[in-house]
Amino acid sequence: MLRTSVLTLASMLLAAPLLAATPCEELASAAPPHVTVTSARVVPSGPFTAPGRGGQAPVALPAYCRIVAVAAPTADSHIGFEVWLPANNWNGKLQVVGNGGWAGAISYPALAAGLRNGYATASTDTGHEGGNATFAVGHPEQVIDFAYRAVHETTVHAKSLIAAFYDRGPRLSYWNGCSTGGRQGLMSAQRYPEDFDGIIAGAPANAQMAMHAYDLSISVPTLTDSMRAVPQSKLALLNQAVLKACDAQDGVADGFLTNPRACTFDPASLVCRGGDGADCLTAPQIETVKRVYAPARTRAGAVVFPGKEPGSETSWTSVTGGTQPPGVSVGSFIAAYNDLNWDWRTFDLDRDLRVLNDRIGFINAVDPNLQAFKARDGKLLLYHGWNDTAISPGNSIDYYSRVLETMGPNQGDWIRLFMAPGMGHCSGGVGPNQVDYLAALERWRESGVAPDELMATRTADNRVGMTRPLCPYPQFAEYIGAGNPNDAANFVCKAP
Ligand SMILES: [Ca+2]
Repeated sequence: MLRTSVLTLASMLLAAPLLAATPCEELASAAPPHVTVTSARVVPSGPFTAPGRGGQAPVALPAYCRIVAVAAPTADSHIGFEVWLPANNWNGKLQVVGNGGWAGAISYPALAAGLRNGYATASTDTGHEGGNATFAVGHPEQVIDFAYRAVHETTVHAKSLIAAFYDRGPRLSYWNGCSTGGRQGLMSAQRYPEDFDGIIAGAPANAQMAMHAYDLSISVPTLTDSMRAVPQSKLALLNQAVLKACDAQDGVADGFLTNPRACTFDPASLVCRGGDGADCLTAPQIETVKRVYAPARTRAGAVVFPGKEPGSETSWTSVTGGTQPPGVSVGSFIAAYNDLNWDWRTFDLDRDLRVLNDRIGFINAVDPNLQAFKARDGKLLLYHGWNDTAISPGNSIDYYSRVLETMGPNQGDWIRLFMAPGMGHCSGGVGPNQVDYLAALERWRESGVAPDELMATRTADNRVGMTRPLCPYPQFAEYIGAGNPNDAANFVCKAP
């Protein structure tokens, strides 16, 4: 009888999906004093719709322990974060997901995706609510929270809560983010190299000060002089001319450029010969186009930030005219000048970039020395779409290149950059844009298999219309010259 009971108990333990050391509802006791757990409860399996996304179809989620919390490392801090812990079948890993723009919201769709795949997942609002920089005015500590403290706090507390709930911490922790999320990932590698074992940093906004200065340097002239604005119809005209000149250079006329930097199209060839017309660009418009392609430079000629790439013209919305520059870019100026009413008409690249760097340059994540992250066997997967017009693709190339300059040329065993032809900002665009970056990162970190290529797909009408390998920079995918150009099998990664 006793024997049977022991066996029964043992088999119950083995069969039990989990033996929580601390029940979900009691996890508040596991939080440090400056963290307030506002809610910790088991959510049964069922449909989930992200707040504010009522129009989207709900996703089915397994049962999980949902922890809603606020961290206040300073008196002025209010770092909202959530940690979602699978009630069953936890894969033993933590995935922290990133934000976009000025953040100000929990990344619920990414949390849900992580949970569905078996991860304990965490996300922060970065310390304020609302997707713009107005929070920064009068709240310098909250700017620091946005810059780096919120993600670190969230990660540290997520690990503690995981350890309390499962009676063991995560065996591996990953960062997954794009745009501001890419910046956050690089910030972690630079400032808190112990936080993550692997980092996906897509289209990182890591040089935020320079990037927003570039944004205004191309936008403001078209707002103060409407003759310089390039209407959408002429951007389409320009794009068609670029594609006509350069699309087939990579062997396939597919609507995008595999290596945009090989394209030497001169926009001056579109100049209007007999007055403005629908099929040409005026001299001031050509000047604008050239300014967009070119890097922003100081008056002394120093490069500030790279320009946009040929092939991306139809998405140059910041130079089509209008009444104000992109709000997300103006945000850095509002934060630096501590002034909600900062007037973009006063923009001066040299002076303002200096002010931005002096006052809020700590938002940048541009340190190229990642020795501590590398020494922990950390893996860093960078990606960027060549048709990204929110963050110039050259920024990722520049950062990657500076890491190699700093740490030596042969770093391919822990850092790789993948440029995605035709892809827009983080996804979208006209090229193949869906990639399982996380699977590649995990294979790299957990099995030691570095990604020699990533499989990218493009779906239309719910079916795969194109597959294409993404190659580690500076390699690019070359068409072998025969076979279906929509099939990745007919491409090879080649050195330039
Ligand atoms: Ca092409």
